Amino acid sequence: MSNAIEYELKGDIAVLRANNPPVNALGHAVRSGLIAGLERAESEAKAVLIVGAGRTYFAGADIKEFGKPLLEPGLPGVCTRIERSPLPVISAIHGTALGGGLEVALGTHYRIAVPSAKVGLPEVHLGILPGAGGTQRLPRLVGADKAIEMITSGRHVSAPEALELGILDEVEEGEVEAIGLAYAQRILDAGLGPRPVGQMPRPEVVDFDTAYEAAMKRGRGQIAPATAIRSIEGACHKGIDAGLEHERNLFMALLNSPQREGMVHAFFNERAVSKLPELKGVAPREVSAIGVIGGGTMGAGIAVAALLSGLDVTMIERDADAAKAGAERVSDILQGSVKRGKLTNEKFDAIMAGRFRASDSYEALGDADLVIEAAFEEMGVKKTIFAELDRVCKKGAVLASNTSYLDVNEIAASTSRRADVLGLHFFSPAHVMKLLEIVVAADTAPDVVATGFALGKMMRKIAVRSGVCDGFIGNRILKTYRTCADHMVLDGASPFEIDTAMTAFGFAMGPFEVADLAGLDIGWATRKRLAPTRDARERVATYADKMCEAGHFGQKTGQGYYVYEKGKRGGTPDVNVTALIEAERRELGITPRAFSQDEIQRRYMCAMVNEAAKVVGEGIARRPLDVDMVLLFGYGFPRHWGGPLKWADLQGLDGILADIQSYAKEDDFFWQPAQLLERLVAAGKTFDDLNKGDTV
Ligand code: 3H9
Repeated sequence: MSNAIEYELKGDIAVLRANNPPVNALGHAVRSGLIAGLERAESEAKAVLIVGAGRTYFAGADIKEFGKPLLEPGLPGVCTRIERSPLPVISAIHGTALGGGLEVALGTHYRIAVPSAKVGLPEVHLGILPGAGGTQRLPRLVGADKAIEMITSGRHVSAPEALELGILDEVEEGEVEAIGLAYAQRILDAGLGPRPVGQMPRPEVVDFDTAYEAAMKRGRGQIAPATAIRSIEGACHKGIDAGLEHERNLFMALLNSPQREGMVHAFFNERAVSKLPELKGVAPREVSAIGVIGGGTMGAGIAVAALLSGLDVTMIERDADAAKAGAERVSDILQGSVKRGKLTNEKFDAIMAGRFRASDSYEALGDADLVIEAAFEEMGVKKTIFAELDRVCKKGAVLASNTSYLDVNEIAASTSRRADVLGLHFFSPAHVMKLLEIVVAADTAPDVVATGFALGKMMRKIAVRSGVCDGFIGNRILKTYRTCADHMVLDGASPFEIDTAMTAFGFAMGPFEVADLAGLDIGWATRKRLAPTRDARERVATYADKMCEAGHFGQKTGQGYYVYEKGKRGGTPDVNVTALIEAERRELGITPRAFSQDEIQRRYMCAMVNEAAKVVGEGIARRPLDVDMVLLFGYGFPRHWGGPLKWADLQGLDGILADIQSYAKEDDFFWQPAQLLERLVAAGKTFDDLNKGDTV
């Protein structure tokens, strides 16, 4: 028998104990072990207990096996085999019973769990649906509506709620195997036999069409949740065997879809991105108290993220009034968490009274282990601040800038301790957004980089290493695809058509809606900063500058590309913008042409991929996956495509290069193909090959 399932006979009860660390994923060895264990149990025991060793019951199918040839026994067959056992089979659950894990539990006849356990069917987050009976058995227990809600959200359900819903039969404190054995014994003592969920009555029919339409709309192009609804519908109309076959067909179609590849890429790489080979064995510096320079939106957000992860925070502002205003911002954000039930009043009081203080004196930073500067985005301002930090901070303190664009090497040079300086680029609102770019300057010490990643982990961020360049990974790529959008506008597309096309692609918002939200003055300032060094061949749209000159800075002024009415969500296209664009076209002698949605998406994505390839080729991002995670977690890139470079792999790199070359016939300055892309196409390789260590 395989070691992945340990077999032990305890009296009349055969224990099948999964031992496949770290999460008891249901790989081939586990599946065969379950079948072998069941067969042996049926020859010598009266009941079977399935339980997980280590930290959890089964956390699901082994995701690493997806896309590889299926090895028998498959998981659906294992669940059915368990369900058909002549012995009562009991699951004792701790940790997480997720996906295939919950499906095994639903194949067993009785389920008990410890109160801290969680169950759920999160397959849609991997671009698939529950494919081992989850869409057939769960609705028989909880009804179709509840099954739709659980499966399309993929949420983790606590043991007490699962008990209430009828997914679990009992919830009990204690050591999981002990409570499982006692429960199995009670079942035997009561003379109870198998109780197959598959033989329970079919769930009642609900309004599947409405649920399907809603899931398609919410999915913004992601098909798994809506497909899962069709599978659940099967449970209402078919017996268990036909229902399972229906589920299998839909599951296989999703398993073979590019969306599954994109989402599995996201799953593994959101974990891989913060594991840097060069940091192996490098201990981070101790961080328990931090300083934040600046109490504006960004500084307050960073302070809140730090406070919520247990750190002490000292905020520095230029005078007492500004310090008071910064403290109020922090308090307001935390109060919002209290209102949403995410923070108790006691914790709020403890934070504000004990762990947070605002001051107008840099001297207050003497004890800080790490300081994050989030002041005005101007080199002179940053240099003055860092000279002050150099003066007041203790030896070994990490000095970080939250700059979005500026040269971290130059900032570091304004101190006498360059090795302690790095960039920590948060995204606004910093207490919400998951991305943290860790910008490593030429002289940054390895343990300072490790400290940045440790801080990211404490704050539950997705931390990505970036080298130094204008805009680092994310904003540099953003600038390029925004420029591509502006070029399309000059040539005939409207900003509103571009927003519609890119939300249809799967972005939560289009680029012009995002600009309105962020504030148009930000892009304006960047354009002015870069104007002196701009290449004469660069096409520059100026209509956005004219909007800013008229004081239209987006949502905060009620007018940008869209007009915003107080109290209403979203805006309506501003006709004045159209007039400005038309005037600019006339000035430049451009005859506008129509752009199809496909063409908008293709050009926009080609611009993004080309710049991303340059960012990787220059070593600013070490691996394609680093770029993918930056775009997923900081820029609203649709997760089901895995990131722009995974998307590019899925489309075929040769076609993308060919399109870039054809666009270059109109503008060979903007559309200069990335050398890395050219080399990959010549070698017949993909970006993902580079993630796996390949070179070109
Ligand atoms: C499914 O079941 C399909 C079926 O319906 C149908 C089949 C026919 N497989 O997240 P962590 C790795 S689909 C392989 O850092 P945590 C993970 O990569 C599956 N590996 O820990 C990491 O590796 P590394 C449905 C897996 O404590 C390590 O384990 N199930 C799997 O923060 C630790 O993970 C899910 O979608 C897996 N299934 O969170 C659950 N799961 O150390 C997916 C984890 O090399 N998993 N790994 O980086 C999770 O949500 C979290 O891992 C979990 C633990 C909550 C379990």
